[in-house]
Amino acid sequence: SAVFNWEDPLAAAELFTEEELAIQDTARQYCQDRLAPRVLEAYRNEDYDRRILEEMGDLGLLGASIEGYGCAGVSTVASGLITKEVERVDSGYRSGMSVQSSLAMTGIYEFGTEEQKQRFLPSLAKGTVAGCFGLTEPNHGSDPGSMETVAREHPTQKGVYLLSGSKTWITNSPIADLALVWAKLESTGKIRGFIVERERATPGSYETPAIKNKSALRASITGMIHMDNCPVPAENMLPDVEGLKGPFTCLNSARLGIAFGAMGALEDCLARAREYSLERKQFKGNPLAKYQLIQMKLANAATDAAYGTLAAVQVARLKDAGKATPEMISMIKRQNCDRALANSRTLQEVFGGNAASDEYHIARHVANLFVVQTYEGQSDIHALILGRAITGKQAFV
Ligand code: TGC
Ligand code: FAD
Repeated sequence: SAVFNWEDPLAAAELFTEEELAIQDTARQYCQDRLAPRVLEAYRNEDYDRRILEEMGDLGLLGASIEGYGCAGVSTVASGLITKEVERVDSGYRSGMSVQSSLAMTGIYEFGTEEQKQRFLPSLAKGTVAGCFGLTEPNHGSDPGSMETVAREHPTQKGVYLLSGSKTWITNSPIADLALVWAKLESTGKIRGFIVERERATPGSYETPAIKNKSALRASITGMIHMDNCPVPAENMLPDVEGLKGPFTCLNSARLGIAFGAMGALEDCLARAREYSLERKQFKGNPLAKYQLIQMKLANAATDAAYGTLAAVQVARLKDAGKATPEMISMIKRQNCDRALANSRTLQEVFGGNAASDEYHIARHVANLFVVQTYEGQSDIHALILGRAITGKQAFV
């Protein structure tokens, strides 16, 4: 007979294939054995270990849903489950993986030439090359269409573009060997994607200072990209896309990953709060877990995590069937991030004063989830995307 499992209340595992369950297992084992023991020090010291990308690459976790080019070619659900396991440990570790896989690799895979794919994807999949994705600028975040970064043709060298402008809040930029940078072509005013290789930049034309002293996502590395007439060969421009469709196609993939990932972080908060509430006793020796108000907090979190996971699985299946729309992805990105943030914040209360100690891990998740709700389209922006689809009227401007 059926048994209720608080860790998977709506039996999402029933929806996964044997292969997907095996991939989730591999990812969970790696994350719990290798990432979890490092996260506290990494977060304290803002010290992202570059070797993590290679470790993930060795296990086939990078660009996992891409077919060929050294990638595993797994389903979108399996790829989502990997994301969920990584974010169960820390959103910053998931961030480092997302920009490599969903943003840099997806852009090259979807819109690159055969030659670009063969040149860049295998080493990105192995993690020997680190990638980043430069869309956001100091003056244009939610509205990337107004970006100021330009690419102009070199006045004397044929087949070379010169990129100028600044990108900010770019995950992995200080350590990335390669950046997928979005810039407006001066001649057309249209947004194009450029694969910028650090080693091919001339001195001083490409700088990537780290943004230090962050209040969240401290286990990932974030920086700027300053380009001052940075030369990029024309063969590094993505040929097959023009306009915002390029970056947004990558974002569709990353946002879907976040919808899974945020549920991993929330499940970790729930498991930790449950355990703490069973051990901590107040008032006549009763464990906190015995009190109704505490139970309600746990019940709310378990419910939102279960609903959010099912919704993410549904959209991932639709994506593989070619039936997912960007609005569906906006809906689950927004809802799962909002619910993860609200519940983690409430669960933080269960720890009392101990929540202020980083050794309980809850405050780290809460701080991270604020950023997860903000990047890849802040939740209110996704509400406006949905509002536009519901009413036919856009409310951005
Ligand atoms: P809009 O008029 O809506 O669209 C312009 C063109 O883009 C196409 N498009 C899409 N294509 C594919 N997928 C989507 N999701 C798409 N959304 C739009 C659209 O069809 C149109 O094509 P065309 O051919 O007609 O030109 O553009 P808008 O300027 O009005 O956009 C407004 C808005 C709010 C929807 C958009 O700008 C937005 O989503 N803003 C949020 C910005 C954002 O998400 N930034 C993310 C930066 S990367 C990041 O945060 C990484 S964090 C990584 C980590 O560490 O995990
Ligand atoms: P703004 O656009 O200034 O928005 C501020 C607030 O105003 C938000 O609440 C927003 O919802 C609201 N708002 C804006 N416009 C409207 C409107 N029309 N109507 C109503 N409300 C509105 N970017 C990358 O390109 N690559 C990365 O790898 C990357 N990594 C990141 C890592 C971290 C740690 C962080 C913090 C950010 C990262 N980002 C990255 C940037 C991120 O995508 C942006 O911060 C995000 O898109 C929001 O842009 P903004 O910060 O400029 O906020």
